Amino acid sequence: MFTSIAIIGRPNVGKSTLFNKLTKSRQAIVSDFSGLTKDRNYGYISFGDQKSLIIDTGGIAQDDSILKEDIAEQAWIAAEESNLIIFLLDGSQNLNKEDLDILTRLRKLNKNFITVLNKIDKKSESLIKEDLVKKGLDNFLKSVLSIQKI
Ligand SMILES: Nc1nc2c(ncn2[C@@H]2O[C@H](COP(=O)(O)OP(=O)(O)OP(=O)(O)O)[C@@H](O)[C@H]2O)c(=O)[nH]1
Ligand SMILES: [Mg+2]
Repeated sequence: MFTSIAIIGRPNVGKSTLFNKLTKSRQAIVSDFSGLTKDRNYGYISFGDQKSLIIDTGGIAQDDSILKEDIAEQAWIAAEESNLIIFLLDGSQNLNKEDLDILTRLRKLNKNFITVLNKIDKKSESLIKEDLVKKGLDNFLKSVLSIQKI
């Protein structure tokens, strides 16, 4: 079966960085400037002889601007059209309302999703792991996709 995987999350958590790593490309532009990805990026990844489509999406933000709303809706379309979703979070920050709203809508999709905590290389006092467990998410992966130079 042909699978499609969408990477979603709020702005700046590292979605495009993950996409580039998985597709072994530099197709998606990565920047510390939040809200950089405006539209979906498509690529392919292979697991043995299985090939899968992977989609990098724009950040789902809580913002009244029409552009941001549009970016978020494009991300949700990608999620709805995929068989598997990677829900990427910034593991160096606390779980915030934007993350929680994404989680609520994600659960309503009734699809398989993998929760990944990124940026765990950053020194922080984040309580995100505990907060995720409280929200019923005790099965998450941790990642370091790039180490920021200071
Ligand atoms: N310290 C650290 N920085 C990271 C990590 N992963 C990504 N970054 C940095 O986080 C910033 C945002 O990364 P992007 O991949 O552009 O994030 P995004 O989620 O695609 O952002 P938008 O497209 O704006 O929603 C960049 O400066 C990355 O280098 C990580 O594991 N650790
Ligand atoms: Mg991006």
